[in-house]
Amino acid sequence: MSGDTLKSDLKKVLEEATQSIKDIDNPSDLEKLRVKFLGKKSLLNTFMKSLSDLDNEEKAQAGKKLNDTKKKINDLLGEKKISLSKSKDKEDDGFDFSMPGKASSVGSLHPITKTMNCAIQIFESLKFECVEGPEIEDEFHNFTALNIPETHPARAMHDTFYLENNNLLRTHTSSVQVRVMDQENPPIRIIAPGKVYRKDSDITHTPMFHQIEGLYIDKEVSFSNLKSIINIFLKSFFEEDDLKIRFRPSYFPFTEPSAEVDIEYIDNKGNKNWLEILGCGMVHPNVLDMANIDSTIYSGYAFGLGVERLAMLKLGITDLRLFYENDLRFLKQFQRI
Ligand code: 2NL
Repeated sequence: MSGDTLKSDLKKVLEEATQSIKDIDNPSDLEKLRVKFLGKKSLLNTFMKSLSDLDNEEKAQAGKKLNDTKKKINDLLGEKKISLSKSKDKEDDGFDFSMPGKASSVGSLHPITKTMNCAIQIFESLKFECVEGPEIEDEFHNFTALNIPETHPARAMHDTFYLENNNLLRTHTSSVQVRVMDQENPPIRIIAPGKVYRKDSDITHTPMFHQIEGLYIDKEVSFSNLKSIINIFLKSFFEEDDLKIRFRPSYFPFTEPSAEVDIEYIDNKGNKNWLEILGCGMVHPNVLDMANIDSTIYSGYAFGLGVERLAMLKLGITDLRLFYENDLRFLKQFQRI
């Protein structure tokens, strides 16, 4: 046997072994292949025995080639053994590769938070600065400084959550604006959004709700300035240029004159109705004077609106309590607003 024929024979053996190993799909057939290609009666072993017919130099070369081929086939058998055992493991796990993946659900802001952010954004575009303050207040900042006399019904135990040491949960965010008036000189142009608390709980009231109050104090601030800002805000918020808005005389201890603002809406029977949306007025001179702002030089307007009310109208929700039940089926409907 010459070196060249051995070389081409070995090549054929390797090709045949490679193909056969590839086609195998179970370990016992793989073992049969091992015997066939590497066993005592294998072609490779026969070649090995015939090496003694060759002279020394040829023997060395041919021996190396034989060993190389043996090693390659042995490696292929080894790899196949591993891959067969792996796919067997998968079957045992009962893993179904065609099963759809688990989609992770993405959270989103609460509809009240979104409504609040939307309103804040509009006021910021109108150059109001957003301020925050404590939810636990004292009687002075929540009542006295706002010209609410001690005998006023709003001070009664019925409306206010009183805490220890004459503290209370703020009933409106006006208290935040009082703190700003105490600290800063006019011009003051602020909004105070946040949680407020009242002892009230029925279909239209929750003991905690959200408010945005606004305050503008400067020289020569007029009621028409107030009307203008409220008009711009409501038309922008409800995205309705032809929105019908009505100012109706009202009373608040902290403003004079005072007004409540109604918007026109069409109910599900097609009838037009007026709906109260916010309260406002010119800041009472007593309120300015108590904050050491000279009411003969400065005037101001103020307004307060309920965020839940705005959200219900904008999103078409009829039951206030839905906002606070944390039912994901309800909340998920507002993920895209
Ligand atoms: C309502 C009424 C209102 C104010 C809030 C205010 C604040 C200061 C001074 C004067 Cl610091 N007034 N706020 C004025 C008028 C009405 O809210 O029904 N809100 C839901």
